[in-house]
Order: sequence, then C-alpha cells, then structure tokens
Amino acid sequence: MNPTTRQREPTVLLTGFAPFAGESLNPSWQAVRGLAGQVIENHQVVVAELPCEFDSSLPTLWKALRRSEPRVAIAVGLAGGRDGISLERVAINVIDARIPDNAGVQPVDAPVLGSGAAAFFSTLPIKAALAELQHAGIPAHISQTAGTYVCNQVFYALMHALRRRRNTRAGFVHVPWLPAQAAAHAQPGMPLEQMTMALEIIVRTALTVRSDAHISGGAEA
Ligand code: PCA
Repeated sequence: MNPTTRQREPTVLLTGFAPFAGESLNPSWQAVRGLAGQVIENHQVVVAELPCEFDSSLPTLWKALRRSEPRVAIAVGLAGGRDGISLERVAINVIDARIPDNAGVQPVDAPVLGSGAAAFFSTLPIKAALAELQHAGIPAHISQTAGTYVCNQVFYALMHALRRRRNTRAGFVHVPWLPAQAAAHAQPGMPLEQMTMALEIIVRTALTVRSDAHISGGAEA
C-alpha cells in the first residue's frame, strides 16, 4: 500500500518519564507502558518515554507529537507524596527547579518559552474524568499546580504545541509513588494496575465526553 495514501488509525499519545532523583523506577512510565499498543474507543495508544531533563525532554515530546499526530495527548509524571491521581488543571510558563535534572541542570525562574503566554489550561475534561475515577474507586483529585519542574515544563510545551489544534485534547496527569517506593518514603502510594486503569479511564473520558462535567474540584489553598 502506498504509505502516503494509507489511512492511519487515529491515535492517543501517552508519555511517561524516566526515573529521577535517585529512584530506579518512574511509575509514570511503568503505567503508560502498560497501555502501549492498546486500542481504546478505536484509537491506538502510542507511548513515549521522556528523559527527566529540561533540555532533551522537549525535542523528544515534539518528535512523539509529530509522529503520532494524536487526537488526545496526555503527559504523565510522578508526584511523590500525593495521595492519588492528580488531574492537572494548569501549566505555567515558569521553571524553578528545586533539584537538578538528570543532566545536572537546575534552572531558576526561567520561562519555559520566552515568548509564550503566562499559562495554558488543560483541555482534557478533567471534572468528568474525576467523576469516572471516583466511580471506579480510584483515589483522584483536581490539582491546581503541576509544580515548576520538568513535568510543568513538558505540560506547558505540550499545550503550547497544540494551542491551535482545536480537535486535539491534551493535558497532564501526575501519579503517586508505587507501593514499594511509598513504603520507603513513608508516603502514600498506588498499585501499578490501578494507575494504568486510571489512565485508561482518563483516555476513554477524553475520547467520549464532549463537554466537561460541572462539579467542584476546587481548593481553598
Ligand atoms: N516528575 C517530575 C519530573 C519527572 C516526573 O516524573 C515533576 O513532577 O516535575
């Protein structure tokens, strides 16, 4: 078949991160990897692992976006210490690294993109996804900040790259520690199967729900 005329199956892009800060596993990549090649609502799941490096994560993200041309793109990262799935609401145009990345780089108060808007909102139906996750018995919440580290940078760059693609929904999800990591840090964790199931639910919701649910996911602080 002529590759230029071949109809490609629509795709969903999921990215996870390489381990960082001395950990040997990053649950985000473990969970994303578990959905590689699966078909959800007639969309093929394409996955990519991003380095936990300010400089190289973005070209890797852009390449994955170019290759997959997804209908839904969700970047996933670890937020150690959180006690459930975090549906991130907003990406901000700032990097302020508390620790160096895997390349030893530690930017402070730098913009993600010098000429970019101050912030972008997730275009995923995060409230509807929250309701679905709660219905499935998976701990989850809306998060009002994705931090100021590599995850926020990738979230911001993802939303910036897709800002004119009205038909592509995109956003960011943080997952907590895996159980063994949670025990080592004395912080909350979640089994891998539950994280993978959560991502599948979020993808399905993004592909099927037209307008987001009107339920509170707010916080006082
Ligand atoms: N979590 C970090 C970067 C990579 C990851 O998985 C963050 O939240 O910024």
